[in-house]
Amino acid sequence: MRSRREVLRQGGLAAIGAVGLAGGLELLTRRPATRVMEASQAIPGRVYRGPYDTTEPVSRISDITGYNNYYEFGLDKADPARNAGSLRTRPWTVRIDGLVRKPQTVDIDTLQSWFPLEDRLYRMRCVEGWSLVIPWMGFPLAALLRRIEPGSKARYVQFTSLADPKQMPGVRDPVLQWPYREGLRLDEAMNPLTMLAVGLDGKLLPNQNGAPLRLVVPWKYGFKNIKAITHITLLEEQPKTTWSTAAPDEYGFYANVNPAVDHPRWSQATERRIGDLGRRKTLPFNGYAAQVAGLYKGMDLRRNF
Ligand SMILES: Nc1nc2c(c(=O)[nH]1)N[C@H]1C(S)=C(S)[C@@H](COP(=O)(O)O)O[C@H]1N2
Ligand SMILES: [Mo]
Repeated sequence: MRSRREVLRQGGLAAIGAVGLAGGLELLTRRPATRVMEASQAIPGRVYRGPYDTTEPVSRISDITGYNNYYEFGLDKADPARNAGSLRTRPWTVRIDGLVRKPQTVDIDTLQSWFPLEDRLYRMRCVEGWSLVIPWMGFPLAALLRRIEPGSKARYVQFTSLADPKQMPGVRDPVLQWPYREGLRLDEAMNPLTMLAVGLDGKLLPNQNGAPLRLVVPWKYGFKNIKAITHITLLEEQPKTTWSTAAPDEYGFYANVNPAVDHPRWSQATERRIGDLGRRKTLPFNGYAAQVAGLYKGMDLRRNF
């Protein structure tokens, strides 16, 4: 089985090379992350017994922060931990615009001060067939959307990552079309499971996990969880996304975890939980069917994969 990065390396997606680099640097003013610092003092006693928390054991933090996908910092799982340290995550601004009543550009510390930060223990299932259990800290995306007030025509949310070749060595390598982009349907974005994470294990997010702002959609494959977000925009039409543009036969817009629909080059029936021996069964919607299956009533999830 050839991995995604082998295919990229071997030029299976050579057409993307022609597209070249795109990107924007959106760094502005500074303010300390008071709220997160307070939260970090409580690390040893963190409990995850909320309605959205899995009861499965949390993965080792060294696995969560040392085994990553973040192609802006290289293609190996160890590259992000090695290379992402130089990313400047403060000051950082996020532009929120499109079909909203209150478009704005906001400093990350101001943005996270708007909402009470919650701890959530979620499974994450990568499309490559491995998974982790991750203790996120953040707030529901729905809270932000309510604040900026989607217009009546808004049906989708598009997210864009930073793509700065000066800070992100992988962006000089046209393996993907930069900047990394993702999207959700508005009702998926409003689902209470959908989070924007600013922290992990009670501390600010490590850079390799997507600091300072990263999407977490636990019933979808990991690639939907876009890192280092600089721009959120509401649209009427379904936006193009990085992986579905790179390989439309392999990665769809929806990307709901589905053990019944194999990746063209490997089975999705099982997964390896990092830290475990052997493999376990992959669950429909990554085990979150009770909360989200209703979003897709009447849809053919083989066609809309
Ligand atoms: N900007 C950006 N976001 C990204 C990626 C990436 O390469 N660039 N990789 C995705 C993939 S494939 C996965 S599995 C998750 C991995 O998140 P983690 O490294 O925090 O576990 O991040 C996703 N978000
Ligand atoms: Mo992934």
